[in-house]
Amino acid sequence: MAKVNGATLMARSLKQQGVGYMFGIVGFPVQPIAAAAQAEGIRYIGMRNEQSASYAAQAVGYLTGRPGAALVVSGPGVVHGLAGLANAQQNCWPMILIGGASATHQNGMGAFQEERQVQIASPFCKFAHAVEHVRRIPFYVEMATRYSIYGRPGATYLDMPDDIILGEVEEENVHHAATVADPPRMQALDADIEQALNVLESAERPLVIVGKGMAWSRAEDEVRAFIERTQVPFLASPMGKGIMDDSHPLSVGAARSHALQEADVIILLGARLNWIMHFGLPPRFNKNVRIVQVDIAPEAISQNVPAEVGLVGDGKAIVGQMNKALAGRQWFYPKDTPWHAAIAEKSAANAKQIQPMIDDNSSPLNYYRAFKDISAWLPKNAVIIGEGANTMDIGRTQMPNHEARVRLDAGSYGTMGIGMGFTIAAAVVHPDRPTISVSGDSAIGFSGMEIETACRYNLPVKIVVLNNGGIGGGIGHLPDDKTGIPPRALIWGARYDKMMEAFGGNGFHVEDPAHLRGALDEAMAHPGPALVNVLLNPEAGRKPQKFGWHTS
Ligand SMILES: Cc1ncc(C[n+]2csc(CCOP(=O)(O)OP(=O)(O)O)c2C)c(N)n1
Ligand SMILES: [Mg+2]
Repeated sequence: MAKVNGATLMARSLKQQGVGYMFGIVGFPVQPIAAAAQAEGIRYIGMRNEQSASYAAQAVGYLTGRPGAALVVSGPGVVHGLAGLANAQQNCWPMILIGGASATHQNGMGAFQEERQVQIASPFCKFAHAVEHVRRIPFYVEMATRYSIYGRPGATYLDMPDDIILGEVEEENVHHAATVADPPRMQALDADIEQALNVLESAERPLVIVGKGMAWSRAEDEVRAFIERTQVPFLASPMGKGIMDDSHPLSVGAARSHALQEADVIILLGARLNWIMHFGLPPRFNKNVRIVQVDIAPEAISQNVPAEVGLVGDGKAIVGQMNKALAGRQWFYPKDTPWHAAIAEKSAANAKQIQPMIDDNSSPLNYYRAFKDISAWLPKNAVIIGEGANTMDIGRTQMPNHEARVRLDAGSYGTMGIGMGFTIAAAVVHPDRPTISVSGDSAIGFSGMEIETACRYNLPVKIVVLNNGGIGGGIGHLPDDKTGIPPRALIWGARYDKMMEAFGGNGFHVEDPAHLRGALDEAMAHPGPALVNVLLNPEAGRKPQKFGWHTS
């Protein structure tokens, strides 16, 4: 009779559940799982830190619709991987963290890297469990997969003790599990759909907010049909960007603050009224705003602002329902309204305000001048990763997205460190698309050693570092007295391009704006990984903000 061990059964179960990618770092006791994953046809990417592995796994989950796996060693490996679990929970992205654990018969004895792993993972997971018998591995992998993608997507954790990984069972004794189908698409009641459209029709200044929940449910066709049919202006959340082309004439991206402040009815599609949306509260929102909210999670409805209509279910299904119901109505939002005019006027004023910075050719560059060349250089189908403070926030406004699921950034949790994990994940999922990361000089430091990973797998990632010598606005040259280095300061002009060269990729260093485009083009022409280090003026900032730094 044939026997199978825990490692192979784990790999087979993941493969059966459509888990196609695993990111990890091997060591005790998980090495056999990585080897089995490769043998079973799962793409295994060896990373340099478990944080990046767990960030990469969730990006795969978001991009492909099936969870990515992160494989980590016991104790400190699991602790590092928790960063990804927390981020995945906040972003509502699916992943499975698989933590090795010391052998069960050593529990409590002070085993090598022994830790209470299920307990520490649980607060950051939808489902966390230890596997207690080899034959039940398919059961737990099915459950971890299902929890990660059904309902609000998120993170799951499986604890794999050494004796379970190495343990064997007769194949005929394995408890096989069904393959998890794609998530069921729940719909709303027809009466609620009609009520939502009644609220919309009564609006004077309507606005649609498109969040990344729509990208997760692959609702881009339905959302486009809805917006074009109703002619209502829309605003994308940071990672909802691209579901509607940023260059669409109904986009209010360039007049965000005004649109949020003045809208009297908001159709909130797969976005939360959390800090990114200023909680939906004054002074950033109209105090009498009426909300129609579409969300997959019932408990998200009415968070911070009571929703007049709550539509709970799948984004694609519900927006499709609304489109169907619109067929029976004549209404659309007229072109000639003061609302459209005010948004256009505000957009033009904002564009005028930043134009001098875009045109400023002085050395070293300011952010807007750098993004002028970066945006012109970006291929239309690029996956763009943004990370940093100013670098990310200004980049979001200056780098357009044209498709769903092509922008990844620090997200709902505001996490620095996602950069290289997300970049590597995008490159392996989309070998047909250019993957471009634009990172602050602080941000790149959190995951910079993964540049070696990108070089090792020869992934064609292009990294641009906007180097202003610090966190959210540098301070220029460091003082001679090194004891008094300001907390925000980093080495201005540090040669991150040389890190790339050290591992065999192509590095470029740019100080003069006249050389930026040429360096970007050369980086793109080179088939493998490349990094363009762009010296920015440490004094460079954002356009004057009406509201504060973090929340604008
Ligand atoms: C894990 C984590 N640690 C620290 C922070 C605080 N933080 C916010 S933005 C940022 C870095 C911003 O600097 P940089 O990446 O150089 O971009 P810049 O604004 O200078 O363009 C840091 C450290 C964070 N958001 N996440
Ligand atoms: Mg910086």
